[in-house]
Amino acid sequence: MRKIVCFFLCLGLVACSKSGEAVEMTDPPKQQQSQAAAQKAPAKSASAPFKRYRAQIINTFPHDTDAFTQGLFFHDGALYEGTGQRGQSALRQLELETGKVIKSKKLEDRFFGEGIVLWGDKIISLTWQAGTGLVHSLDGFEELARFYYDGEGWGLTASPTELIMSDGSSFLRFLDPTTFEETSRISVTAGGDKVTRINELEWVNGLVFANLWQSNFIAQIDPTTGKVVGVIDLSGLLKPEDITAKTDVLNGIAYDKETNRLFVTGKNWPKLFEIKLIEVN
Ligand SMILES: [Ca+2]
Repeated sequence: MRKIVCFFLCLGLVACSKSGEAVEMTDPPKQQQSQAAAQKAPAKSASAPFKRYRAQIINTFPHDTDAFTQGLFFHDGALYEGTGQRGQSALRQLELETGKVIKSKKLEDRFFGEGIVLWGDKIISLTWQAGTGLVHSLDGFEELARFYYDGEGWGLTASPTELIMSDGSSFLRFLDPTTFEETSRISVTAGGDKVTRINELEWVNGLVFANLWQSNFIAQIDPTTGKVVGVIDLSGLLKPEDITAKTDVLNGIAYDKETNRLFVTGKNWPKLFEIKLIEVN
């Protein structure tokens, strides 16, 4: 039985055993994620040691319902998306307003694409359980190099000086952006409790925004302490008429620092949203 995670209990995402003890739900296979699990409403917690936010939708854009979004960032007017599923994973450049694919590169069939991030003129990406990082050119998606990591690769973003990687656990790993060696790691906590299932990442004004897998929540993490300082509740972002059998969980955060725009979407979602955060404490 895995460790009790009071943070998820606080957010209404933990099942209770017969004894009343809160236990973390067993992970299903990653590619079989439950939209239903992501729709649970958070419980109120007056003592939550973090700020709480909801989203105001500023703009809605089309998103490819065949795109199993695993990585997302915005650069120079375009979206870049890394998609998952073995045999279907790809690196794509997209037109924001239409969702039209500007260019795309399919990954090897054995790779399940995960997080992507821009570093200089290169796109760095992860491949879930293959332990292989890929380096592509930004302009032509030409593969330039590979690197290797222990364990699983989930989300990827970057501070001004380092790459930041999640692996599905409570840890964020910090990597040297040129050697890809791990330089340090921190455990992410909320009120002293570990926060697990940290998925897609985005660096936003000195904080790491992180999708929490199988939830409608984005955690705002202080990268120096690992503490969750805010939680964004995105429940209800998709309307019932938007949801089909193939609609999967919230995943994918992109920030346009030039215009201060924040974008979110999900795996196989029909829409991508520009949102504004409204504090609800
Ligand atoms: Ca991102």
